[in-house]
Amino acid sequence: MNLGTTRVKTEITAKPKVRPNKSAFAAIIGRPSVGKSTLLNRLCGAKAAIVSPVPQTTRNSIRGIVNRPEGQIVFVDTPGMHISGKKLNLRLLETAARALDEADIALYVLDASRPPGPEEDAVIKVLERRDGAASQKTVAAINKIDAADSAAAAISDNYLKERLPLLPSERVFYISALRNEGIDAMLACMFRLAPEGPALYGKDCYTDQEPAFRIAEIVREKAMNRLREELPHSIYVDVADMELRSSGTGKTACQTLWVRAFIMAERESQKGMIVGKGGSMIRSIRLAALRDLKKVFDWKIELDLRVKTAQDWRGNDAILKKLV
Ligand SMILES: Nc1nc2c(ncn2[C@@H]2O[C@H](COP(=O)(O)OP(=O)(O)OP(=O)(O)O)[C@@H](O)[C@H]2O)c(=O)[nH]1
Ligand SMILES: [Mg+2]
Repeated sequence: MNLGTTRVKTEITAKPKVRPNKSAFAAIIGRPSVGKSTLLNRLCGAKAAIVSPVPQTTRNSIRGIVNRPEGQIVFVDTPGMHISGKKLNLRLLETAARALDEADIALYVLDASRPPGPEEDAVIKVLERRDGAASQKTVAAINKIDAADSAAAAISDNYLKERLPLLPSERVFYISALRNEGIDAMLACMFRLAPEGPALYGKDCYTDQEPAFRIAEIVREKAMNRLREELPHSIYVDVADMELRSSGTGKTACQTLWVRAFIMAERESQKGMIVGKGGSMIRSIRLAALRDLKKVFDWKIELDLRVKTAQDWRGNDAILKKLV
């Protein structure tokens, strides 16, 4: 008997342990300000979506890509679901519902620090619209556990038991997106639910947003975090012009992205508050935006930031179509 041959044969026939590659779209849905965008950023390990304490910060579907040995999940952050007959709100609702329709998995985020209200019921209705999704491909995350005691968090848990009785308790997670608690277990569960398939994005990608959109969003975040009352909701940012300029040669060669952007107010009377006393407000917005932009882009950035009015833009279909 030729032992050598036997050994070689055994080695060849032993099956390598290859895990199937998972690939899925997961829509992050929930009412405004529950922490969806904070969670997206935590998951993809970079700031893909803007965050503010003001409800209805997110106005678009924002992709954040998560790569793990199991495969890739493309998370889609969505606008918070807010009930209102206003044109902008209706479009935001549509955006969220569409992302959910297109997703393999729904990641439903609740806020442990606030009891569920009528808006929560609206989210449940959209989830129920997905055929059987409430029981099959939904994961729930009760967020902000760092800011709520266990009794408060239990209110959200009981709400889920009552409204989504088919959702198994193994798919309900207590998390803090802010403090990075409970996220790994939730992500592992989502990979188990994900179908097999090829990765859609390269391993080094964490988002797929165009530069002009990212710049507009970063400026809007800085403005939303500084402006008060109705102003955060009254603005949008228009990147009107961008140019990549080269300077120097050899070792001193560098590229600068020159950007002209406008913070668009809804009324002429709002412009003064956005500019601030002696230009202090717009300067603060601009400097804060530049700090973030430097982290996002490899180029040097020059930002020419101004304020303009687009009268009552929230009711203007043409503008809304461009924005949302
Ligand atoms: N304490 C605490 N605060 C959080 C947590 N996650 C998010 N927040 C805060 O909640 C606020 C809203 O966060 P966002 O991530 O913008 O919420 P969102 O659900 O994306 O909001 P919309 O885009 O308006 O629907 C911000 O002030 C966050 O810092 C958390 O785990 N704990
Ligand atoms: Mg958001």
